[in-house]
Amino acid sequence: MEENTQDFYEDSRYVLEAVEKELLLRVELMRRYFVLKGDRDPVEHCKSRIKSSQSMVNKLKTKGLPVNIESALTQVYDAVGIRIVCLFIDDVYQMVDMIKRQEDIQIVREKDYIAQPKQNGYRSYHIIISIPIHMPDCTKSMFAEIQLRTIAMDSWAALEHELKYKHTIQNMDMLVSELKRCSDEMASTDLTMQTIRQIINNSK
Ligand code: 0O2
Repeated sequence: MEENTQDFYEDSRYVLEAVEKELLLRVELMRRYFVLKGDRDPVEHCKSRIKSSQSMVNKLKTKGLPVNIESALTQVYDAVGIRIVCLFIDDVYQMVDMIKRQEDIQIVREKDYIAQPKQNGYRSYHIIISIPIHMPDCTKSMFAEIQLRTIAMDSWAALEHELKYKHTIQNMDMLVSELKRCSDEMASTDLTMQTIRQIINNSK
């Protein structure tokens, strides 16, 4: 049964919104920086979300953590998440580098599921960061998750996410293995496109 979790973040929501805005602004500035330098914008699009109250409560329970705002903000790192979607694999790593160069951002954890995809075929680059947020009365260090991936990885993850929540579907095993095959093919296509792009760039 769904609980009434409507006001779970309470007054902290405005800090979470500040984190979300700050991250989106920084990505926007990085994109403009590339263009100003005469390079191509490495980002195709960028999305953000604050984890819904219900998902946060579920996650806290699954992890056996106290169901309160304190643990939601300090022990779960993805109350705020942004997803950066790029055209090519090189662009993903270029953006990862850019994020790591931000002096006031601390990298708490990173997972390169592009170099080492998950068993189901999931590919993406995940970074958990800690970022200072200047509020009117104090500066808070806040966690956030940044996911970076190519368009191919993004569409695969969206499809796999849909499948995960379809409990009534028939032929699940076959679909799971077909998805894995798609992931392998997409990984290979991502690499081939990357190589073609390098050849084109080198011939300029
Ligand atoms: P949602 O929908 O983003 O709220 P964590 O539990 O986050 O502390 P975990 O699971 O080891 O630790 O982190 P990981 O592997 O970095 O995954 C974090 C997020 O990546 C997930 O968040 C998903 O958004 C996404 N993700 C990871 N694995 C998969 C996958 O196999 N398929 C798809 N479609 N997405 C994946 P949440 O909280 O699970 O969900």
